[in-house]
Amino acid sequence: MTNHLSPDAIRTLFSNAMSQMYRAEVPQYGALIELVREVNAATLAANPALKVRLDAAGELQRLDVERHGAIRLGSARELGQIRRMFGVMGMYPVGYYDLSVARIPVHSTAFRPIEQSALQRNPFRVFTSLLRLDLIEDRALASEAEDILARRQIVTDRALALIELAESQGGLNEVQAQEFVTQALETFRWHSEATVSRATYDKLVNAHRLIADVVSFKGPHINHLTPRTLDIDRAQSEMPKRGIAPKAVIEGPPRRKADILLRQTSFKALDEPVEFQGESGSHTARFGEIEQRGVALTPTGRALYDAALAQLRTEAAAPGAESYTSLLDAGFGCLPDDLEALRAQGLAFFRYRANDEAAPARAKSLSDLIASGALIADPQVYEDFLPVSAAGIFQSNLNSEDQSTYRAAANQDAFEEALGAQVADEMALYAEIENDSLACALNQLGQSHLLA
Ligand code: OOG
Ligand code: NI
Repeated sequence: MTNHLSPDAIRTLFSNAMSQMYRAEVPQYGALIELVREVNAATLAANPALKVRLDAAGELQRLDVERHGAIRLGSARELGQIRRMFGVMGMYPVGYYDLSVARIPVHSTAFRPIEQSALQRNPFRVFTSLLRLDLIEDRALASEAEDILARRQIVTDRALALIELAESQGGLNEVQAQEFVTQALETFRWHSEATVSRATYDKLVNAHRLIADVVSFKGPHINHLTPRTLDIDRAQSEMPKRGIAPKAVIEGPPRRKADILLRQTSFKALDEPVEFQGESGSHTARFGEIEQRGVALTPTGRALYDAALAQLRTEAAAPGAESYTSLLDAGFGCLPDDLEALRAQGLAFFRYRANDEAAPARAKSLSDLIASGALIADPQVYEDFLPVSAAGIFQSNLNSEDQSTYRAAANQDAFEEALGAQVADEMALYAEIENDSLACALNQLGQSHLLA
């Protein structure tokens, strides 16, 4: 018998502490949370069926709490330490995102819960990027940046000791967990004092604003947190009325009846005062974001999405093009706007459960079984990120159209070596949940002949 707090409970303590810290640091983020709460309440009031569905899924009480945050790290050592820190909270690296294709010199993963039950308890995740100094043309500047980064230690000694304790004894008790969260929070705090001179900062900004953001400070300040909204279009249009300046367009798929993947928008990063070793200046880094999640797509569905998005972006860039939003609304006809059609065509991932009543003796197909009401297919929420959308969020918050000419160069092996672990394949995780739930439900209904 141990008296360890579950990793899920530690994650909840941590995400609450992050939320409080960020609201205190970035007051406009508090205003965004308020707005999301009001939009969600209005959406539920206008849509009683949605309210019943969310309540049944146990999602109502945690509706407007944060779903994700993001940080940017400077070195392999930092990434390895952060992996171990998040491991204590039950968050594991899932997916590899190459942002160099969008001319942003980072590659990334998402640390997130993996088990269905853990996601349900608290889905908080952190989009974590690693700076790629190897992509920077100015090699002298890259090695100066490397030296600066080598001198900082982003995890406190006490946090490291508690991580080691958690690893060796297989968890933390309540008192240790509280101290761990307090110590972990220190890593993500904002520091208005830069570790570099104004001249060095300017040089780094000239190479890329993102490099300056990672290299010039004591640690990887949390750069945004993101609550979930039930109506992102409404939240987007409400922002300016509250003095919040949103980015120009909502990233991801258009508004649909059957939501797919992930839609996101953010408010522009704030200009904040910074002391550069005696000289004052400012830096823009921190912002707020909201997200609306839909069903996860299978590799086939995702290929259709990616192709439609690429086409849309080409059309939108052409001279005299229609507005991005009207192209967006028209551009995704390849993905049926209906959950059952997405399921039947193998385009989206579901989780199956048996409904004991009314099972036919020997059903001919899954579709029959679903139509009879004996088998229920719930859409699996997309728990990951979209690289093109992430690039849009990065770009709008770097406050520049930094179009440096990095060569597109995915390097998952180098990323995993820095991480000290392999990233999980998100498609395999969704497929496993789908297959396991289907086998279980069909057995329960005595219909295992339908298993492939
Ligand atoms: C991360 C941007 C990506 C998202 O939600 O796609 C992201 C960053 O700006 O560091 O958070
Ligand atoms: Ni984000």
